[in-house]
Amino acid sequence: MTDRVVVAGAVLDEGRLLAARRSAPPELAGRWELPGGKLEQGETPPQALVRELREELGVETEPGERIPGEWPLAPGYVLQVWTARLVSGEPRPLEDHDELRWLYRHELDTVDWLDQDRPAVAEAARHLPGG
Ligand code: DCM
Repeated sequence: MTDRVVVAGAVLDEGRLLAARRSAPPELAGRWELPGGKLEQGETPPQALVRELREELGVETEPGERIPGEWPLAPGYVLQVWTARLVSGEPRPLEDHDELRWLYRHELDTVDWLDQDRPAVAEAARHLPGG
């Protein structure tokens, strides 16, 4: 059986990466992630990413390139990550998150990322200036 894809965005703006703190479920709450979610029927990962970032953060984004790699989540799910550029709006934690932070490259390890997001964040750092 093919794993179902969860897509997350490495949202980049002004040389920073957007980190989002989960508010649910209890076992993930308080940990930081690249925002995103599960694909719906018929969606491509970039389409799902645009929808999820609109729903969760209230912003319009344009997906960029796939971050190389694929990371296991709960059994049957894998995480894929795309870079995304902010097109309009200011991200707000509307759904699933209770805090957002824009991190420069040297600040990436100042938040407690979900374990499964850490390799993707390390790859995403290559898209940030500095270091
Ligand atoms: N998930 C994750 N890392 C992300 C985004 C999501 O590990 N960057 C996981 C958390 C959930 C599942 O994927 O178990 C679905 O996410 P959501 O609840 O946001 O739809």
